[in-house]
Amino acid sequence: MPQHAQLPMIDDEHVRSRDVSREGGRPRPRVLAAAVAAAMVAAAAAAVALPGLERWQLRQRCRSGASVDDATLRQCLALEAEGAFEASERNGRRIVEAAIRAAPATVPMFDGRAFDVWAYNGQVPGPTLRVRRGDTLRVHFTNGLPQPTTIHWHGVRVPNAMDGVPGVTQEPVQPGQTFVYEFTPREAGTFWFHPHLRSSEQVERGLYGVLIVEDEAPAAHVEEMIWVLDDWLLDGTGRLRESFITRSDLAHDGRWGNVVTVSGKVRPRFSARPGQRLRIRAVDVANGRVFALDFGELRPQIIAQDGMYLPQPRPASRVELAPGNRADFDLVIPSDAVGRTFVIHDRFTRTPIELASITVEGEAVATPPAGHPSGTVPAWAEASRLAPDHELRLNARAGGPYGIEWTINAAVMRHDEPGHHHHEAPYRLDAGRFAKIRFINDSARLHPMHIHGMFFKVLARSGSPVDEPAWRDTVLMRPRESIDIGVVPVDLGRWMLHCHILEHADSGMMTLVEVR
Ligand SMILES: [Cu+2]
Repeated sequence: MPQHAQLPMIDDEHVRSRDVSREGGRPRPRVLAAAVAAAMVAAAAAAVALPGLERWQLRQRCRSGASVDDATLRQCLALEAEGAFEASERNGRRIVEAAIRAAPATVPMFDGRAFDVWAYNGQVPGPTLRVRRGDTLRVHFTNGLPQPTTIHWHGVRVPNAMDGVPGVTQEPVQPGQTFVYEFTPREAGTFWFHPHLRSSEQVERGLYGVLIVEDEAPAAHVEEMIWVLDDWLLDGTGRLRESFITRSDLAHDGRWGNVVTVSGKVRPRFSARPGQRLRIRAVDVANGRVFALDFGELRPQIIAQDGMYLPQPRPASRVELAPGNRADFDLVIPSDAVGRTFVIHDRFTRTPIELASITVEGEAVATPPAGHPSGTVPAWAEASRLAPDHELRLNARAGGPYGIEWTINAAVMRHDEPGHHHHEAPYRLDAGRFAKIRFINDSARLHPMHIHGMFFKVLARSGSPVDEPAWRDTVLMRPRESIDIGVVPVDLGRWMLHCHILEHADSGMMTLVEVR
């Protein structure tokens, strides 16, 4: 029997569903605009640049409940978001240096067998980088791959020049070349890093790692688990199928694998003590797969979404993670559960997938207090009144180098085309000003939409206002759905906005927003 047959292979009905290439896009003339290519250094902007008295008056007016005009309402919404983000870069209490080399490697994977990957520092997932809030991270990166690459720091508010976007914030790092990434993360939380060039191949081959920014005073006695969720498409011999961005990937929700891993292992078994408090940091690094975590009889609370703390923990019996998303869970192991094993499933697809299990064993321990900070998320209840500043329609059409290309407002952007950033005028956002963006999914596929350099809040789904008390950097759009998001961008520069299904992105579903 071939060795790979022992792996629990998934036969996914999801992958074989309807072909998007039969759906018509509505072509619109392209707007050509000269663009300034200068990389802008991120600068902190106060939420509302008003002198003290005017600010006080505005605050009173916003609180009064009296109806205000749209311009004032925008100011009120920006005020409401004050305190949610660290405005200034508090510089470098200490500098944490790391060396990262991307290169082909053979590593033990799945159940321990040797597997050919591309890896950061010869391991999949790559090294977990850990800094404390206020630390400066300096990464000496070397490209040992046969292709150019970059590193993008997903969810981290970095200076624009450190964002790792080829042709926009930096030149690609060629094979054999080096680049130094340096930034001081402003928010504590769970982040990750990965290439932003041919990512549908490079991430799939194993290039990703977790960046943890610890709180200034981390909670004591809380055990941590990092769950990096991924899937792998193996061929009949148990090797990675090396056809990337296929027509089938593009006609569906990207490349979905037939083996699911948690931090490189299939169905890892963890053990925990009765009464123990765990913090599980889960990241979806898959090209296309969405996970819906079901903890069964365990009762975790979600404490952070996409790296950002929630105002209050919320019960987390089923939490969806689309590519790019993170969730932090606070889990107390029941003190009366000695000898029991709890299985965690993914229930996004019709057939549940066993992800991992936790067996409770050993002496009971006293449960320490949770002790994590709480975040500030505005209600933004009035935002539904405002018209969107930008409307982005998502669809596909026949054509392009891969036969199908995914579009945003009938335009494509591709990192593998020189000068691609000149193709489109970026969508403008003003620093410190509230803006509303409406995504309209004209297609029958999923699109986890991600914006670099800022966090946003979902305001409405398919026209109905929703209150989702969480910041996000990636939101999953279902077929034909529309989603309104609100944002008060702080950091200047040209930031990518793209689908995080990596095949969709690489075939064109990317654009730029410029914060000025
Ligand atoms: Cu997409």
